[in-house]
This record gives sequence, C-alpha cells and structure tokens, in this order.
Amino acid sequence: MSARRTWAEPWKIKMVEPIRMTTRTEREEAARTAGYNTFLLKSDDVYIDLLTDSGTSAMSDHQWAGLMLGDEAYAGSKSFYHLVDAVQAVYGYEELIPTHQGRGAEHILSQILISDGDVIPGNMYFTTTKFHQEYAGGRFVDVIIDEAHEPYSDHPFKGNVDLAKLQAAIDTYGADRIPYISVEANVNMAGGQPMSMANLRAVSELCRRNGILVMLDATRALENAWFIKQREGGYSDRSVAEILLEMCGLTDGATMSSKKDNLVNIGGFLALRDPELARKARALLVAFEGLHTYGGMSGRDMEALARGIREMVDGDDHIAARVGQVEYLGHGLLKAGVPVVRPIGGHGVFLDARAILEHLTQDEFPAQALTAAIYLDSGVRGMERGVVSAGRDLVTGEHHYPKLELVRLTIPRRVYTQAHMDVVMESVVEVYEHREKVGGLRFTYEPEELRFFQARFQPIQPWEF
Ligand code: PLI
Repeated sequence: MSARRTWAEPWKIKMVEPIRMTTRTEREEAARTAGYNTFLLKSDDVYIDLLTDSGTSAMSDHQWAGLMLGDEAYAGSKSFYHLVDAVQAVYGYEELIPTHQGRGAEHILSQILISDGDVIPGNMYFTTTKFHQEYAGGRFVDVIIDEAHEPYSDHPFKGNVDLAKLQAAIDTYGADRIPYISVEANVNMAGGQPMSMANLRAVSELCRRNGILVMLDATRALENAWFIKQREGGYSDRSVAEILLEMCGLTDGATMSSKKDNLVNIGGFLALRDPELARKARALLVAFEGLHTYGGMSGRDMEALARGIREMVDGDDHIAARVGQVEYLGHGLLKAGVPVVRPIGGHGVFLDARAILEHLTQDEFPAQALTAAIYLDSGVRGMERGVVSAGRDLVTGEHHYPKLELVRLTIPRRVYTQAHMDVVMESVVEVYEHREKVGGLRFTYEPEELRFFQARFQPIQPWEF
C-alpha cells in the first residue's frame, strides 16, 4: 500500500456547539469594555477562540462516558486509582499527587523544595511556574539556548537547555542553592519549541553529578515527543508513547497541567519517584488542594483524565493531526509573508508583533495591540505573550523587556476545523496589510502579580484601524 499523502483527524464530530460572528461595532464596544485585554472579553463576544489550548479540548465519547462512572468517594476513589495506573503506564512515575491544575502542582513542588535565596534554573520562564518559585523565596534563572530568543532561528530544538549556562549557574550559586532544575517540554513562551532527547539526557547527567533534581514541566511533553520522532535521529520508528516514557525516565518528577496534552478541561498533577518527597507533598496537598486521593479534582474529573492520558498515546494519529493542524495555520501565514516564529510550534502559531508593528516601541505594548487589532477585525481571540506577560523586575520595578514580543494563536485540541484555520489566516493577513494603522496602548490598570490576566489598557492615540 502506498504511504498516505494527506492526514485527517482520527475522529468524527458527534456533537456541535454553535458560535456566533459579531459585527465590527459590537467588537469595538466589547474591546473597550475589556480594556483591550482579550482575557477580559466575554467568550460570547468571541468567534474563534485561540486564547489558549488550556482546558479547551474536546473530550471523546469515551471520556464523557467516564464522567458518568466517576467515583465521588471522599477517600480512596476508584477513579483515583485509575488515574494512578494511567500516569504510571504512560509517564512512568510511581507517586501521584492530584491537583486542580498545573499551578497547584507548581505550588506544592515549590513549597517542598525551595528555601529562601535558592535559585531554580529553567529553559525559559513560564508565568505561573516562576511566580510559585518566587513565592517560595526562590529566583528563576534562564538557561535556555540563545536561539530560543530568536524568532527566525530554524534550530529544530529551540527548547534545549544551554549546558554551559546551567554549569555557570551551578558555579555561581553552588549546587546546594539549586534544589532542582525545571525543564519544560515544548517550551510555551519560546513558541511551543521542543527539547531533544540528547539534551534532556545531558541535563539529567549534569544534574545527577551535582545532586540537583530534574523536574519536568510535562504540560506539553506529548507534543515534544512528536517533534523528537520527526526531528531526532533514531526516533522515527518509535511510537510517541515510547518516546514520552523515555523522556520522563530522565527526570525525577513532573508538574502537569492536564488541561493541555491530557485532553481534559480541568485537572493536573505532581508526579514523583521519591516516596519521601511524595510524603511531604501529600502533607501540603491536604491543606491547599484536598485529600491525597482527589487533591483538587472530583472523581469524574479523575476518570476523564485517566482516559484522556491513555487516549493521547493510543497510536500516533492523534498527535500527528493535532500538530498537523497547527502547522497548517503556521505554514499558511508564512506563505502569506506574515512574520511568525519558526519553526511552527506544537500548540500554536506565534506572530512576531515587534516585526509586524515595527512603528511601536515595546513600551507601547505591540503584542497587546496586535492581539486587540485581530479581535477587532474578525472576533478571533489570541493572547499577548510579550512585555505585558513578562511583568516587572522584583528588585528594580522596571518592565522585563523580553526579546520575544509575540501574539499567540493557540489551537484547542479537536475543536476547530481546517475552515476555521482559513478564517484565522484571512484575518491575520488583513490586519498585517493594514498594520501601520494599529497604534500603541497604555495601562489604565496594572495588577501587581501576573498582570497580563487582568490588566486594562487604552489607546495612546485613537487608532485609525
Ligand atoms: O494553567 P495551569 O495552572 O493548569 O498550568 C500552568 C502551566 C504550567 N506550565 C506551562 C508550560 C503552562 O503552559 C501552563 C499553563 N498555560 C496556560 C494557561 C496557557 O494558556 O498556556
């Protein structure tokens, strides 16, 4: 039989949810009311929602059936044990601490491992991860390779840790001030960029030699496993399930936002190997999340999650179609000449707002403005991932000015069709063609913590757009 030339989703649609196109006037009103922050829009005012791939997946009929079978026992729920079995089988970690979502796991991990003044290296920051590290008295140090900060570097593994930077952190601060390294698979803020198995292995060996734990942010590890299969020598004949297990095997534990790879709308976990560390985590879990056999989830959530974990690696077709759809949008935009981060990432397409709105300075929040302009044009909702997300320096109070000033168009899993992607493409191209009419924004309200979620803005000058 000849090889397939095109791919299609390995599912068909059984239930639909109507969405509504708004008028330009309605969107202008909605944008003003939301302070030009797409986090503050009502979803009813959104046509195609690419704010995030977090908790926005469509569950399968098998997962929905699992909801009906969830065991809501306060203690010792059957669904918890199904979840333990699934995590052990698919990720290979023995100890499972269920949390309400990823940041719940980050909180517990940070509290049990970080002491005041510690340093936690990581391959680029993630907002909530860094918040919890700092909240526990630690400091994040970026050890990702330089290429990760270059939107047009075609490095196949832009999520890699720079081993020299990691060694320098160890030399500068001392291994005893570094409780663990937080390595993120398919680095979100770099544009959904993977790390190679060889790099993860080298990180693991270096850390082991120095008595430093390796904690994986496994939120999008499946997407990373897919890129390893595509790009790293020796993996093309391996299943993503095998690759994922091998990745986890190089680490001491993982924090997980199950709202991404795991195909559920809520949930997460901290997974560990060391029973003593797990005991400490469970002691905090009961105070902050819930009893150790449900943490932050109901029985039905755990049941759907256990099924989602197995389903995502039941053959490679799911992940091939998932990343294939993201690449379809990304390559379409590249072909139209729109500056987007390369290579196209696993969970979304990242527009280079700095290049698109080159008439704006970073103090005028180009990514925030471009996100608002795309919404005004078509009702497509993206997310700012630039200076607003990066926040302020704890010591100087100045903005962090990240090199990457991006708009993320994040694709929910199993939710939109190729035709939706075409509509998104048309809108982004339209905005790109009128980019000089998009003006800058200034804060009218700036929250102290994780400001991007609830900040409000207004145009510095009225926009012609
Ligand atoms: O949103 P949570 O609390 O389930 O997970 C936090 C979290 C941790 N790590 C990584 C890499 C994430 O991407 C992440 C959440 N991401 C969101 C909400 C996003 O929109 O990308």
